[in-house]
Amino acid sequence: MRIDILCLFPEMFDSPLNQSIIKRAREEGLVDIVIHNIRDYTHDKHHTVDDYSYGGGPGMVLKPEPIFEAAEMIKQQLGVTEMPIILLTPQGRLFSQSVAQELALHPHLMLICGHYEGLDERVCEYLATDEISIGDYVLSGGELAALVVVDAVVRLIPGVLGSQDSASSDSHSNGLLEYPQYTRPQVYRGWAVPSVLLSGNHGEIAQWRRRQAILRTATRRPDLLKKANLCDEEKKWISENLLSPK
Ligand code: 9D3
Repeated sequence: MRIDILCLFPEMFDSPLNQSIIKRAREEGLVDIVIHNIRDYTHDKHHTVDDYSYGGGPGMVLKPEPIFEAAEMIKQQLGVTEMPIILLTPQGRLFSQSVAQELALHPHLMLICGHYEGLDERVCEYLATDEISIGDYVLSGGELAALVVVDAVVRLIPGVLGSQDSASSDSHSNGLLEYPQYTRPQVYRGWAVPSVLLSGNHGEIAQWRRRQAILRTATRRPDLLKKANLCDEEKKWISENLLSPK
């Protein structure tokens, strides 16, 4: 997969894209990520990227020309006419695992990051094919949001995760939060690991983990529980344990 990112602060990508899983995926040629500075696509002496807002009001607005020209030059270089051009904006549809799965199917993605100042509406209307927000909180720009999208998408590219990770990510996709995990020491500052985990009884352990996952999801994310696949016995068990937690 190839991902082109257009932004005003390219250095924000330096460290995050050169660590851990994304770093390895890039080294192995599984993903090619190219960062472009929108300022490099201006033509005037001062490399102007923004201007006053028509109609007045506070704040500057990012000019459309450098963004359109950057996107068109990249598409031309890649020799593609159709690719998702995704604007990171607080007005976008909410990002989720299913949006990541959808994006991971494309051979090319282009991400455009605005900043706290607004973006000329013609970029949204005539250039972007999609608008994404990563959640209801205020960021200072689209760069961190683009990094979130890239991280979630790159992990889904076949070959990026080892078999261990991908098997465990399957277990999260049961729609429940994860069960609690412990490692040594068996007792830390007087806090003991639940004894069932030391029992060696794999059936009991699996049942305990499943129930812990359900209980956590019920208390912390009841919205997720509605979509999870629970059997009748599990539903009964929740109603008993949520009313009178041990
Ligand atoms: C009040 C008008 N705007 C400020 C001049 C609102 C505003 C625009 C742009 C607030 C923040 C931003 C910068 N944020 C993003 O570009 C952004 C974002 C976010 O703030 N939250 C969640 N997802 C995203 S994706 C891009």
